[in-house]
Amino acid sequence: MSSLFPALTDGGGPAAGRPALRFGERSLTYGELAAATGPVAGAVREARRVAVWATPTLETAVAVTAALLAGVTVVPLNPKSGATELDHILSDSTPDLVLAAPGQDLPEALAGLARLDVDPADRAPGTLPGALPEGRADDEDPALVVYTSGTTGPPKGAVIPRRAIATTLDALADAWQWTGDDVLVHGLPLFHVHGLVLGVLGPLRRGGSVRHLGRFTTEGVTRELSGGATMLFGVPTMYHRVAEALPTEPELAEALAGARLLVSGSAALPVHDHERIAAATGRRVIERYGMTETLMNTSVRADGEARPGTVGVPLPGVELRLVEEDGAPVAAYDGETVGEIQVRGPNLFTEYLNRPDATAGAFTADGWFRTGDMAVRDADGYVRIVGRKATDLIKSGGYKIGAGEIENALLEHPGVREAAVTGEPDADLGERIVAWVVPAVHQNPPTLEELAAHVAARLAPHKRPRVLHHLAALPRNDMGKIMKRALPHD
Ligand code: MCA
Ligand code: AMP
Repeated sequence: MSSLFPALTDGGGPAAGRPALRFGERSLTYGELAAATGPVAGAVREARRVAVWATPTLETAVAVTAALLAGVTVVPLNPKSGATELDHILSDSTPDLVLAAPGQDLPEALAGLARLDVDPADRAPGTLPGALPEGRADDEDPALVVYTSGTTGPPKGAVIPRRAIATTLDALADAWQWTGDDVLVHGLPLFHVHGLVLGVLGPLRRGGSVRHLGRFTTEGVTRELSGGATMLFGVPTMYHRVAEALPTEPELAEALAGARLLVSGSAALPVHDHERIAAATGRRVIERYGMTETLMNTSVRADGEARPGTVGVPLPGVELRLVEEDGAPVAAYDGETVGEIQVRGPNLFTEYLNRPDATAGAFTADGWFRTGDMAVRDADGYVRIVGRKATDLIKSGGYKIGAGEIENALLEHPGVREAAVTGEPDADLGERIVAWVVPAVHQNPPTLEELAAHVAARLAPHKRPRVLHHLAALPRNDMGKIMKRALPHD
């Protein structure tokens, strides 16, 4: 078995005094991180799977690192999960323990689960980088189960093996010339691949450091990039907010201009925002394309050309093809012929937990993963994503959200007789969630605030509708299926 964190487990890693993690005022060097993970790794060693209450804190980073060092699978939980979503994730993933910060209030759904407090100040004396024991895990063993939405039904748990994490991070190191000298800054949530795998495990695998903003602000970006950070990761909504702030925050432009690498992902970065940032800073944002199930597939390389609107070229080890509806490869990579992206390689997940049907449906017979993303490819290999096969998947703020799960939640509201959910373009969020509702009582229709609070409490706040339309009836075809394209958009 090879180590996920050679900087923590192998001799010759970074010096014990080198910074590893910083969250606000609190930080850990590699020596301190090794010492802080020791007791946690020891305490979870016998577990099969642990949940982590993934607040954007030092505790989460220590908890996940320690569990992975012990060879134990981690299920990161969105700390804003609503009751329905949390119940589903817990009953599906059956963790043995939940790891959380001392004093952290946990919801009722977690009351029956054994809890381990993770205190980064609790250190095993004398533990230094190089002295941590390796876990018992093999490369193919699961590292993470990350829940991701489909078009219908509750989210599925993507089982991500240790091998995929190591592969994707090393491929990004190659593409981005990412080294232990880099200091990453970001404000991404730690319960998804972007913030957790790329944003925390990435720096630790390189022996470099990460400074987490706690919550994304342009002031935080300015402060860190002008104070030694070299790389910025963000979703397009964050870069949109950067582009909006640039005219009034000259120090932000200066800070961005000094960065080594600005990287965007999780959704398409609008060309307008890309160009506004380039004009104000002289720097081009690099886009990379990934998915919970595949980790990273393509990227613009640090030494390549950052063409607005493209996600670059396949990463080392990733096979990528575009296929027609019938599965045949498209006739030409000419920058015009659209096909679905399929990928194959060591970066892929192994399965959806407890969902052999969904797993089988996601792969072709010869092992290609069907991404559902539609793209064209230029003659020189650059991939340009043009859309998505499923209209019932919405990307809002970089979060993937299934229309079906919101419709089901809306239907549980007593004021709702029928419901349909769509996504519509939004300059800030990429897409915003729109609810179309037939009220149970026409004289007393539910308000947007009521329905947003209802969905936020059941699922998560980012899944709440932002726009509400009341209708007398939903347009349906002869089979009774809702015809979303016939909804009367403005
Ligand atoms: C508002 N709020 C509410 C309600 N209304 N809470 C409860 N009930 C309500 N009715 C709260 C929200 O919780 C939030 O609190 C605050 O009000 C503002 O809400 P919102 O506008 O939704 O948040 P935002 O600040 O505008 O969020 C924008 C964001 C966020 C920061 C860009 O969308 C974000 O963090 N996105 C990252 C998504 C991501 O990491 N995706 C990666 C998955 P509070 O502010 O306290 O939270 S994709 C992936 O991993 C693949 C592999 C890839 O390619 O990367
Ligand atoms: P998730 O399921 O949340 O992991 O989101 C994965 C999806 O995000 C992909 O299937 C794409 O649709 C989208 N995505 C990720 N990165 C990019 C990007 N750079 N450009 C366009 N779409 C992206």
